[in-house]
Amino acid sequence: MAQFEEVSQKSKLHPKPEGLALQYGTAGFRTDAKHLDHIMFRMGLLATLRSKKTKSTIGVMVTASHNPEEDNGVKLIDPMGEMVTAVWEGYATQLANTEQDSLLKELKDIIEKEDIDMSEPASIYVGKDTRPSGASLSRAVLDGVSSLGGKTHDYGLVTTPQLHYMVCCCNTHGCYGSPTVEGYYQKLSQAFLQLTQNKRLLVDGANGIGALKMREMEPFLRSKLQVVLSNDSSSGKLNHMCGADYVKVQQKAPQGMNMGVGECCCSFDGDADRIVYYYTDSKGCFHLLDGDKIATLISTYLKELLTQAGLNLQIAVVQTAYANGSSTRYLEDVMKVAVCCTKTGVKHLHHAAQEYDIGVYFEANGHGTVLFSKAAQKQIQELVKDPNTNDERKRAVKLLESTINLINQTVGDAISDMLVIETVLAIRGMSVQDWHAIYTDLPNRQLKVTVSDRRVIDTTDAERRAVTPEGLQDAIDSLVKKYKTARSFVRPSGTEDVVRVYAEADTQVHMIIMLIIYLNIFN
Ligand code: 16G
Ligand code: ZN
Repeated sequence: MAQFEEVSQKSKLHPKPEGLALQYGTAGFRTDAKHLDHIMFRMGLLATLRSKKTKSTIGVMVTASHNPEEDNGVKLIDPMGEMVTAVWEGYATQLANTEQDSLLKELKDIIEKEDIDMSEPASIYVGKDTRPSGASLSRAVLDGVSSLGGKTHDYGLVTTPQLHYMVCCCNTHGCYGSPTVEGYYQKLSQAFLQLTQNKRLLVDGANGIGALKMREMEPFLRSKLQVVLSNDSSSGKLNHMCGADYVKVQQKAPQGMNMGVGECCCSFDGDADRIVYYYTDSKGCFHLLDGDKIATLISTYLKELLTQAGLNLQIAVVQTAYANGSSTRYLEDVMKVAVCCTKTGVKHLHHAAQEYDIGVYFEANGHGTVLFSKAAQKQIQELVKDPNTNDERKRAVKLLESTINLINQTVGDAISDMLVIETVLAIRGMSVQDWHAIYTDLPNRQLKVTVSDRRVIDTTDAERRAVTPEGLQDAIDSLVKKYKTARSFVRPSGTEDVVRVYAEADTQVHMIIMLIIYLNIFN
């Protein structure tokens, strides 16, 4: 077919290394950048099909988030800014792994299965983070799109959440905002400026795109937030000894940050969709405020506003198995907020959060956002306009409205989350120390273990229990029984060829003993 002639020609410029098989994992494809050229071309093809199928703009983000600088990756963004569906993830894996000579056949199979009208136009938004490999890999995506006649808009260097935002703006015809980087800064800063007072904040940009975009955004914040940037990609290596993942997993401050005692600091990850906060006290002790602390702060704030506004909306917090037991207990027992646990990976949390009027979701690693249902947004907007609303209710409901504008509802967004957190702290008159004191984390650690085949471990109950191999869960159960409030689980990683082990217990010593016993189980 003449239609596929160009695909056939151009695919030769992006040949697949024979035998190489990769999988569309938790957050798309992610591996050494050397192996990704053909994947990018093919994801350009697939995004074009998805665009024709949905009659909407689709996003393609070239990033490997918190992975080392040598890696890269790609993920597709669906029309409302969400992750693509599981069925299309399956197509992505099939298309990526088919050998060169059967590429057209595979493509036609998808077209047939999905009954795609190839005469529909296609529109694809493309973005990339700061990795050196990003330029050529995003060109491969553009090549894939154009070989199927799709139109592209290349945003160049953007954070992952910025691209999600653009896609959503485009497909909602401007209702969500204007699909430009400037439109993004304007929307967030307008909401922020209404809300807050002056504050100084130290930001670790992970030597990545978040640092670059923070600099761009600064003038919009009109000194209300004085951002002191470090690891701002001028010379340092992306994610190396810095960034949100490093700080969370190592439980220590990033290198290259000049922290004064008690000063409020935060770290972004390599594509700026995660954030964690921290400070050191006068004794030099490091204190982390992770995704669980963020979820607690935000949900407490929203719940208070709902009460003051007299709105009867259901608020829930969505967590994963990694959520610290103390946070779950605090939310359920003290805050009386519903808590739900899902599998790791943003798509699972996002999906669960959509079930509530207000769904606050955060992974402990700092990835998260707040979703407001359409009905909840409508109620809030109506109450703002209602002339009979008294002053106290009006103030609360206006704050709710501003929070909706400040939050990036398409996906977790370090910049947007940072502005929400700063706003909540300012309005409630809280310091980072007050926030930290809301509850005390149980000592916890995660380790990664290399095994010959991580797929031997299968889990259930939102990854909190192992079904296979036989005997593993029994061993965990007898370990956990020994200590107060202990909790532990093992799961295969969705992004690396390793198994992750997590343990928490009442004391540091008990937690470490658990981990040592664990390592013996695996060796
Ligand atoms: C990906 C996920 C992140 C999750 C992590 C777990 C997205 C956008 N990102 O980075 O949410 O926490 O994977 O990795 O979904 P793991 O399976 O290797 O532990
Ligand atoms: Zn990320």
